[in-house]
Amino acid sequence: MADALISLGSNIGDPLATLHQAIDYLKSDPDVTIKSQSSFYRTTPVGPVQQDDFINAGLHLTTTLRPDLLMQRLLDIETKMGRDRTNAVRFGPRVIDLDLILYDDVKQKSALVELPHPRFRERAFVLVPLAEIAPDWRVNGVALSELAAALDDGGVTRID
Ligand code: PH2
Ligand code: MG
Ligand code: MG
Repeated sequence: MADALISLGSNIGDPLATLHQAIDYLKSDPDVTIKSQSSFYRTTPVGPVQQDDFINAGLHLTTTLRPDLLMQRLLDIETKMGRDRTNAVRFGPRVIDLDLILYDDVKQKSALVELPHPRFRERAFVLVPLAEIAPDWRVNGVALSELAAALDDGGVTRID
């Protein structure tokens, strides 16, 4: 059994309902157990594209799936929920985004997923929710709580 941290985001349609539905899909996956779920956060969009605020959250999972298989499950849920990657703008708006951020202490770069996620250290919308549920998870000896504390979390507001 492995531990994994997932980041969830949405900024099209009804983001809060969408995130709840994505979490329900993961709950119904027999190969995945949700250990803890963060609060929901309203977050200022990060990146070069003008777009609506996101709702972001984080999950701590345990799973029997290897990283690529877990990532494929996440992509399958995105597709089922209407995510269309044809003509999508990089860093642009999305119905649902499920990112695998950390998986035990695995370091890998496959066609499907790079671990740890290459940009998670700079992103308060990823780190603040994950530090809420897994503050003592260490990456190269540094705890998520420390990584989160080092970031400007001005654009990240808890909503529940
Ligand atoms: N996702 C992105 C790009 N920018 N900004 C926020 N606030 N939240 C996101 O989930 C997000 C983003 C690409 O995945
Ligand atoms: Mg993403
Ligand atoms: Mg993604």
